[in-house]
Amino acid sequence: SDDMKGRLALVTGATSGIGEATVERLIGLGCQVIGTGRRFERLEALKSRVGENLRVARLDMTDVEAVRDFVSDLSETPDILVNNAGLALGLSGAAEAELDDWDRMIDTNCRGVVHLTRAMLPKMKPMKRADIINISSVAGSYPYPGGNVYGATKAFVTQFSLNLRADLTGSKVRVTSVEPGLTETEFSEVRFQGDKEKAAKVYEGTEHLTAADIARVICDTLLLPPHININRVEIMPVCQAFGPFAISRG
Ligand code: NDP
Ligand code: 8X3
Repeated sequence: SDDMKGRLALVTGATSGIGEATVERLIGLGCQVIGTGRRFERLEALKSRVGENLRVARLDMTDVEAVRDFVSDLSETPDILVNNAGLALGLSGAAEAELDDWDRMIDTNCRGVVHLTRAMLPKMKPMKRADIINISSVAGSYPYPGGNVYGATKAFVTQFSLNLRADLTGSKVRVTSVEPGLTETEFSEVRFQGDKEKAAKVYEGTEHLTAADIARVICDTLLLPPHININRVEIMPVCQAFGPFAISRG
């Protein structure tokens, strides 16, 4: 669409799932895109599929010095930032979970997002038009057993998004917290340390969301007239809803 031509998007976590689907959709809309992630061969494969409007760079979000250098080395500042890279590790109870897993989720989902956003903001704030899309989760609003630190990192992402809006009032920068529910990607495979069978069970027999569904919501949000800011968007498949409170008796 004409609306997206001339825009440059930075999408983190472009090697898989929601990030990859978002890159594909943005390219389809005529956008220029920079896609990042740790698995460079995946980025190259994506580039060979979508073409020259995609530039790629290896970037580990837990390496905050690399994040800062990446932004200062950019020859052109993106006017769309999609903070998508993130992960859940494990589904153990809080008394049993691995502290290393907790640290890595905090470093990726919170610290990485904060450092990248802080590096980009001085350049984005004066722009005539700019967008920050942060990928949070329903896990940031609804607690579930084993969600402990993962859900907490996503609550952080949502509140960080809303607080960015508070600080960016008066600028043209829009900020949206995108909060997906059950979406089939490599998310569960990562959560269960590469156990594909266990991961497949999460989506078995469900009409789950797809990465393309979330990419569509992201792009529809970006395509709204520039005076409209969607603060939060929570998305579930029709097959997913809420449970009752757990009450332990006796
Ligand atoms: P995937 O596992 O398919 O994709 C995750 C992406 O994040 C990959 O591209 C991965 O790239 C990247 N990533 C992870 N760690 C790092 C890191 N240290 N540095 C750079 N990139 C990293 O899962 P999804 O597409 O589902 O996940 C995308 C986002 O969506 C996450 O923030 C997730 O929390 C969120 N989400 C997912 C839901 C779901 O049900 N799937 C629901 C709600 C939210 P690489 O490994 O190559 O570095
Ligand atoms: C991913 C959704 O419910 O598996 O954020 O935590 S959930």
